[in-house]
Amino acid sequence: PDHTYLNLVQYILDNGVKKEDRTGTGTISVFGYQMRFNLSKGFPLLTTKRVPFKLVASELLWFIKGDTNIRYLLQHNNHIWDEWAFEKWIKSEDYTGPDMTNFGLRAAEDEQFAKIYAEQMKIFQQKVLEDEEFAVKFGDLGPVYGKQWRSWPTESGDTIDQLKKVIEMIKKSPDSRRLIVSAWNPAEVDEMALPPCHSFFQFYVAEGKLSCQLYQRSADVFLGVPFNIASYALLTHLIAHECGLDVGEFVHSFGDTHIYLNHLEQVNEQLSREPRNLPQLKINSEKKSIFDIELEDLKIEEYDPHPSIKAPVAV
Ligand code: THF
Repeated sequence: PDHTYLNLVQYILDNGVKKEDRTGTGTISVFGYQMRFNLSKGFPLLTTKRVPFKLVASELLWFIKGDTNIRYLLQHNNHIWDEWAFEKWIKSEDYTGPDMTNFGLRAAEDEQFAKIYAEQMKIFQQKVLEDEEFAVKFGDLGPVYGKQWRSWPTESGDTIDQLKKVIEMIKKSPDSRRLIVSAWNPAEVDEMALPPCHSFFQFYVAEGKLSCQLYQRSADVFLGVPFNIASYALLTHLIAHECGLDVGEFVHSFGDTHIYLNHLEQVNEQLSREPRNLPQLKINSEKKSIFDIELEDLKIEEYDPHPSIKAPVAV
């Protein structure tokens, strides 16, 4: 899969146009692209840089639980959503600390500020972990993935468990062309800390194999996409495991596909590296239901990647 991914990176470098974005960082971007990964050939965790599988897995289990509060992530030492909750906190009336406007951009440019920001972030994380009431109020990202997957609200006041339904449908009517989960809820997009980037996915069963296609409206190719590939590959494996199917393909379709201008050095480093063999995913065979799976039930074996490459995340 590294070749498939590196082809995307090269394609953007060759064809992308400069485009400003919401975060003020600047990107080179293309519109529309598709990658395919054959999941039976190994687990698509990139080897040209280390991708932290534990973080991918705890984030996915957090979605599957229907949780939208970063408290669970913090309890698992997962900090990939901190900035978005922090942003809600510093914009609230209750925040009385130093001015944190545009903290992402400023922390990258100003060392003095970066220290103050790090302190405030630490205090915030501590409070979410230790103070239940604070966590409820400020650890929550709004009606993001977990909420839409597990309890999409309907007009009558009921909720729809899209994930549970789609698994039942895969078991009962695998030929269905409606095996769909949507995280994009137009009625609630404005309440979300960040509208879903991976917005909509569909399953497909043929010849005893489960495939999944994702539509991702916006893709941070260096930081986000390696996580997104691994996350949906893992989801496909978990559902196939529950339904007694083999894994087929993961098809990754994109809208605005971009490389942030402050990731260019990093992608060039990655392009210079030689891909290695893919690792294998092991799921505890004693557990069947995706809703019972815990972090300890998932293992990645024979993963021997090149070292990680650090990069700032645009908020
Ligand atoms: N916003 C942006 N700008 N990029 C994204 O990828 C992104 N996401 C989620 C929400 N908003 C986004 C958050 N997902 C990392 C990985 C995934 C993220 C956010 C950040 C990240 O920094 N990864 C580091 C390791 C981090 C660590 O070790 O703590 C890496 O090197 O991979 C895409 O869905």
